[in-house]
Amino acid sequence: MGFMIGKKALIVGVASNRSIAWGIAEAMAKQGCEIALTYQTEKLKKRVDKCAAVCNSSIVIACDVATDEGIEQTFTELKKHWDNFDIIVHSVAFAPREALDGNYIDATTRQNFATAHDISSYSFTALAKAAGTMLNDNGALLTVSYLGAIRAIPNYNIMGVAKASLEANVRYMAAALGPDRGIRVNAVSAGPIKTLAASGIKDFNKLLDYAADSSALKRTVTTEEVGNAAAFLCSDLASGITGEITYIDSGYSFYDKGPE
Ligand code: NAD
Ligand code: 0WE
Repeated sequence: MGFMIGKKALIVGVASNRSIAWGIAEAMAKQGCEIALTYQTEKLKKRVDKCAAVCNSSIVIACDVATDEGIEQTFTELKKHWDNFDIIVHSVAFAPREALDGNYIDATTRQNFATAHDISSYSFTALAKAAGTMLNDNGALLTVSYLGAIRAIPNYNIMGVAKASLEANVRYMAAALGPDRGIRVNAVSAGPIKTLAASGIKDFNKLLDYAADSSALKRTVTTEEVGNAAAFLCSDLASGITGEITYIDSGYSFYDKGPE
């Protein structure tokens, strides 16, 4: 059966079968949702094609969120397949690598501050803007955040500031799209997961162990778990939820393991 039968979702941010966006696409497909996937660069297209096949989709479109043309082109292509659709999933983040290492003040420049905010936060607004009325009333938008938005986490640096912007963006977009169109806007805040975006981050394995040990469930989360929560939030089951940040982190964000 499935709680997303009759829905159509555009998923931005699949780079591999480890991507959080892929966990979301798979979970939505499992609930009967039709899926369109995008890829950032030609190099990634083959991998995304394979992922699309798994969720019975043949809609695979280029989308580089770095430019307005890149985003507009995505909807021009999507229009060839769908007249309208219900859901946009934004699972995209980028800051220049050197910004994500060492002292925040030293590592942050005018340029990498702008890039991080542009690609990781503004692009969510830009997708909603470009989708226009192709996105159905009572539809849903979802993005993926991280705890670094509200806590100063070592090395996350400018990405944390960009995630704070993204979370505020969720609330402003929810306020803009709710009253007239009934469109809901939410975020999932995921615990650390070893994806491509995590590869090359110094001591990421240590961070995973620490996250597991410091969480209520004593383990990390999977992309499937993030995907299931995302599917729920984008479905009519969550029709009363908008402007919210939902933690999918084994309880890390509230948990204090106490002394010893
Ligand atoms: P990933 O590398 O699989 O996905 C990141 C995606 O961003 C890739 O598909 C990449 O192509 C895309 N991207 C980057 N720049 C782009 C651009 N200019 N245009 C279009 N796409 C672009 O890694 P992931 O961990 O699945 O990351 C997805 C989201 O999850 C990100 O927003 C990330 O901040 C967030 N997140 C990740 C973790 C984690 O530990 N992995 C935890 C919490 C939140
Ligand atoms: O949001 C992220 C990572 C996003 C990201 C990753 C990269 C690596 C490659 C953004 N930009 C880049 N730029 C690159 O050149 N996460 C939530 C995963 C992550 O990254 C960290 C973390 C965690 C968790 C960096 C430092 C500390 C913790």
